[in-house]
Parts: sequence; structure tokens; C-alpha cells
Amino acid sequence: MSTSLFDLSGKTALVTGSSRGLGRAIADGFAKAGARLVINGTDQARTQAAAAEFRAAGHQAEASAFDVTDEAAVMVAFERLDAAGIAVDILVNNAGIQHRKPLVEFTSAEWGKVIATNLTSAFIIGREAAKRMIPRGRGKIINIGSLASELARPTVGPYTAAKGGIRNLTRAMAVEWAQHGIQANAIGPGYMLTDMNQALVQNPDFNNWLMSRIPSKRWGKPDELVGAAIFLASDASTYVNGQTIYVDGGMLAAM
Ligand code: GCO
Repeated sequence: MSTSLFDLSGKTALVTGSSRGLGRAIADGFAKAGARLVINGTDQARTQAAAAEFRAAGHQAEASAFDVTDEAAVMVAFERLDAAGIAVDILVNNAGIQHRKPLVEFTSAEWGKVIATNLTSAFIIGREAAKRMIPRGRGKIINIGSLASELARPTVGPYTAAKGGIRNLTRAMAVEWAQHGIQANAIGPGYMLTDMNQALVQNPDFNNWLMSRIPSKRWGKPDELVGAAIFLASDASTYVNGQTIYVDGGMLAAM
């Protein structure tokens, strides 16, 4: 099998929330596969520093700091990319937050912030990217879902609703944009060792439960998402649309 199928050389990838965590791991993998990166985060200094690290490693990378929940900022960011002649070939909607507490205790504002960050942002940024991909007749959109795209557990209600929405937003994007040469798919990470999950990692009771539910009997590592991400970002998946690939150690397969 030719490895050029997975080569991202000549492609530009915007990965939201890529100054750290899963987004950073995916961006690292894309860079090693030859892509030029547009690194995003809400913090200007951290985003610039991350992009500089990519350049120091010999990769092409720009920083584009914006809050994914701020539609005006998203529009400005895309206008700046347009003005710089930077066309986004691959969009990874990765940015997200977690908020854990009983559903009855959530305020509507707290609910709204999770939905805005984890779901609405993927629509807005996906819309802006697709507007530019459609005339080019090609593009890749990868939304980051979750096991919570399929299943729920107590205390993460807004996150679960948002990630369930990601699964179907991905399908909605696929059915409208596939005819334009755009493949829109999702990745559903299982329980990965990230900052967002540190409270869970350090909770013995949660760990005992989790290890009983995961056939692989371990937490996932962020770089274990890179293979699925490169597959969906590359020519290896030109006829894959609307799918969610779960990278979860087998958890969804288990009763
Ligand atoms: C939680 C976790 C999960 C993981 C991941 C699982 O509190 O249950 O944050 O949501 O982050 O999404 O697939």
C-alpha cells in the first residue's frame, strides 16, 4: 500500500484548540505527515508559542488565536487567512470544554457555554471553512466527538448533549457537502489522558469503574488518535462521509 495515501504534504490544517491536549497531538501528527498547521487557542501567547514550537521543529505553522464561541472573531480569523492566501484544506473541530455536576444543578448559562463551545462552534467554523472549500471542490472536516456521542453517564449532561449533536452535525455536513468533494467525519475519543480528565484520573473509584468497562484496561493516550485523524484528513478516506470512528480501547463494544 503506497504511503502517499496518508501524505498530507501541500495541505493546510486548522485544528481548533491545538495549543495543548488532543488538538496538539493531532496537530503534531499532521505536521509529521507533511501538513502546514494553523494553530488555534483562545490564549494569544500560548497559541503563538505553540506555533513557534512547530516551526522550531521544522514544520510550517501559523498561529490564529480566537475564541471558538465568538462568531465575530471566527469571521475575522477566516478573513485574515483569506488575506494571507492561506486556504484551509483540513478543519479539525476539536476545541471543547467539560463541566461536571448533576443536571438539575446546571444553570441555563452553564448549559449554554458547553453547547456553544462543544457544538455551535463546530457549526460556525465548519460553515466558514465549507464556504471556502466548496468552490475548490475539495476539503476535509473532522469533528471531535466522544463516547458521549453514543452513551451517557451521570454529571456530564450538557457535554453529552453537545457530543451527540456533533455526531449528527457531522452527518448533516456530509449530506450537504459531499457533492462538493468535501468529506465530513468525526472521531470519538474514549477516555484519554488529558488535562480535562485529570480529576477522573486521580479518582480511584472512577478508575476502578472505568477499567472494568474498557476491554483494553487502560486510559488512551492523545497520540493514539493521530492515526484515525490522518486517515480522515488524507486521500485514504475520499469515499468516507458522515462516519464517526471511535478510538476507545473497545469500550463501546462492551456491555
Ligand atoms: C467524562 C469525560 C469524558 C471523556 C470523553 C469520553 O467526564 O466522562 O470527560 O467525557 O472526556 O469524552 O469519550
